[in-house]
Amino acid sequence: MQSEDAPMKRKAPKTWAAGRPAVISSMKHVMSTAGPVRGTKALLELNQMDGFDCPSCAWPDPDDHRAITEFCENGAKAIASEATSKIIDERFFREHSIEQLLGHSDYWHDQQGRLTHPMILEEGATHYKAISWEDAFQLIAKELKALPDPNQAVFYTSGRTSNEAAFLYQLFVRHYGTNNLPDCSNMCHESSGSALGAAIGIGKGTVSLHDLEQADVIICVGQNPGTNHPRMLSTLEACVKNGGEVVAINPLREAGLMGFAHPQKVSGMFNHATKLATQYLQVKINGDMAIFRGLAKIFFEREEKNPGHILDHTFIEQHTAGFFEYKESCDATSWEQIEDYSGISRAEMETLADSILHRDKKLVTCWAMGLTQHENAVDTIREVTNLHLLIGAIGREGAGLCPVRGHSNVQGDRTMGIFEKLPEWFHQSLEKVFKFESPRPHGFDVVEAIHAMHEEKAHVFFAMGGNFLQAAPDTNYTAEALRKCRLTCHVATKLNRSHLVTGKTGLILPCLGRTDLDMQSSGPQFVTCENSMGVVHMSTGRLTPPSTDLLSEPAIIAGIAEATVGDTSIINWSALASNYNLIRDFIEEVIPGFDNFNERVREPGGFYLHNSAKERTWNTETQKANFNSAALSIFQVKDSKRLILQTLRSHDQYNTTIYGLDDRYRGIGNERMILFLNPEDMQELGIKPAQKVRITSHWKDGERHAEGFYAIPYEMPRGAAAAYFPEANVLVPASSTAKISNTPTSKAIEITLEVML
Ligand SMILES: Nc1nc2c(c(=O)[nH]1)N[C@H]1C(S)=C(S)[C@@H](COP(=O)(O)OP(=O)(O)OC[C@H]3O[C@@H](n4cnc5c(=O)[nH]c(N)nc54)[C@H](O)[C@@H]3O)O[C@H]1N2
Ligand SMILES: Nc1nc2c(c(=O)[nH]1)N[C@H]1C(S)=C(S)[C@@H](COP(=O)(O)OP(=O)(O)OC[C@H]3O[C@@H](n4cnc5c(=O)[nH]c(N)nc54)[C@H](O)[C@@H]3O)O[C@H]1N2
Ligand SMILES: [Mo]
Repeated sequence: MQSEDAPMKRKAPKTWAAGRPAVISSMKHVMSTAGPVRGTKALLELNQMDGFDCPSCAWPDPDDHRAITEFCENGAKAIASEATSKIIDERFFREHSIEQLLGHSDYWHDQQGRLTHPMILEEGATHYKAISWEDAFQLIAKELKALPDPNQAVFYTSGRTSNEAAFLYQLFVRHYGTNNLPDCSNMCHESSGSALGAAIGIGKGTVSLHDLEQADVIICVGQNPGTNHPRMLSTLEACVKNGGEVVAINPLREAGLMGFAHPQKVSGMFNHATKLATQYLQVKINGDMAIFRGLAKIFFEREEKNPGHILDHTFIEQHTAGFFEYKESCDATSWEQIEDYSGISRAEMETLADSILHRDKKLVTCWAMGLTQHENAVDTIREVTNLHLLIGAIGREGAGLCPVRGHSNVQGDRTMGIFEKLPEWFHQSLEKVFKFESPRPHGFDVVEAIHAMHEEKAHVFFAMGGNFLQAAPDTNYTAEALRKCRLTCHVATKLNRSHLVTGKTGLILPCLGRTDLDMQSSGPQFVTCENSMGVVHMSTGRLTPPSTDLLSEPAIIAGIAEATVGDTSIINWSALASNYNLIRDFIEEVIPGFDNFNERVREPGGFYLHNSAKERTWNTETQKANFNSAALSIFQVKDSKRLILQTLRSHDQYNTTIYGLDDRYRGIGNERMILFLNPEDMQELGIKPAQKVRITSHWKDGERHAEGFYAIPYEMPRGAAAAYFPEANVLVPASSTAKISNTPTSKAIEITLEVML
């Protein structure tokens, strides 16, 4: 464990990612946490066809070949964190009061080891104490049955949950009578789902790894793959080696977008890096819609000069709706506004347009949180889609849209029905198979759930994984909301802060993780996941679980369901939990595309789910791919003394799980309370490097404060600032959300600064 008192260290930011330092860092984490035997076994099984799916990110594995080392540094850290040999047992909770535990950092919490026994915090108690599984199930059932309306309970999901667990969970929740199924995607790619659903009729990406490798140009916008999707770098490298170009659009110069030394190749081990981005547009925060509008304007201008050679007329005529309105909207947007909003010159956009138009217009655009967590996120992603529609860069080889998912099964969870706004066909399908009335009123998403708990309209909060308190906006407000509940209950692998800020009664239900052997009465089980590109595949844990008391997620859900709705449903819940093949059979019956599920998922590498947009079929209201002609927008602050703060991930964390205190690529060591600022802004505001500052965020409903952040000069556009999530979440207003998707605007928060003396 790193010392949390060690002084902050600073180095120059790196200009390429991975290489030997990544291998050394992986080994250090795995060997020190899981030990040599367990650690090596875990790494050898990771992402192999018959091993377990990496719980770190949703980037796909190659379809046909898998290197024995099909993992990355951050996958290794995720595995080390889960496969740790340390455990938290009843004694730990006897020795540490809630108050003491709250005093420790998120990093310390993760270092304590795996949870091993169900625990209860009774009303007024200072310590958690052990409870039996059966008593825990009965208690939950009692609280749920006592609510006058099932819509007073909230059932959160984090995206590590398997397809089988997710399906069973939503089935139970709907039997209980509510659609209150908020999930982490409400804070993540909901904006992508909303935008793509309306534009192309499916809320998912349209490309495969092969398309990325064949692309002429891959634009990576609002995404930091070097840290968050490191295996994507080998795909970017393959594209470059095939003669394609990578273009980065990001306010920060991220190492993983500039260069990559493949750690599994000899050249890479000698730190010989392939140059990735040939064009790097250091956009203003939220200036992306302007860039894509600028590119569209250039396409229109060039089409005028060279009719028939730029736009894909056939595609536009046969496949799209709203073209003329969109053209008008582009004509009405001035170049002054585009350059002002984006901070990027027209000349730079012309160069990017040259690259896209230079060969076959095979364009892939990849994006993540830098686009989705903004007020105008849905319009921005629709603007990206508009550009692809103009040149028919969708549904053909080497071209398409690629929202790069976060959690390893967040896409699968949605496919399984973890959705507060479940479509009607899904309800009908559930009713047909399970003979019950599936509730229709839409449920709460994450932000609505926080408000509902705060307003005491919801009294029970149940979480299938995740760390709701730390992941949600406005930490203090969310804490108040959770504290108002009658019961809060978390199914979890590791201790986190959400377990410590509880309702009147708190429960922790420890579960098996991806790496653990899952033995049920019918024999060892595997689960399935869906990656970012719609491939459904098996995941089989093989490590000895840290305790014999642990239950699997399906077993926990079955226990609660039996106790709560056992007498009103026709489902044999415990039979399903003892043999996941039976759950998969039901998935096949309810959800289209899962024909012969049990058979097909056992084939090496799994199978691709049907993707209508890939085949140029558009399941939209118009039955066409829709252009969106929204006016250009950007988030702006009141005056030049105010900055726009984005919250992002360091290299040593997985969302709220903190693996270490370094952010190697950005040159930061031993510290997470960091505020990156533009050097000229610092001078103007009278802030010296490494001085501590107090941050105030401003929103319609008032101010929020956070103290003790080191101001660090960093190359970025004027007016921009960046700090790590979750430390900066206290500053994110819970009511500042994206239009339509209601995703918290974690990448654009208006702030002012004061030097702390
Ligand atoms: N190791 C590791 N892997 C992870 C995670 C993790 O925490 N650790 N988290 C997982 C999850 S759930 C997710 S959703 C993904 C997240 O993956 P990312 O979206 O890559 O994660 P962030 O750190 O939020 O990075 C956002 C990037 O967007 C940029 N950005 C911020 N604002 C803007 C803007 O207005 N415009 C543009 N163009 N760029 C902007 C930031 O500078 C940063 O480079 O990663 C997944 N994988
Ligand atoms: N300010 C700000 N806030 C953000 C973001 C941001 O960029 N900025 N990003 C948002 C995004 S993209 C996301 S996805 C959310 C993430 O929100 P969450 O998904 O809620 O958070 P995680 O940190 O991924 O959850 C970690 C916890 O999950 C539990 N866990 C791990 N593995 C398992 C498992 O196999 N089963 C079970 N049951 N539990 C398990 C562990 O106990 C661990 O402590 O945060 C969002 N919040
Ligand atoms: Mo995410």
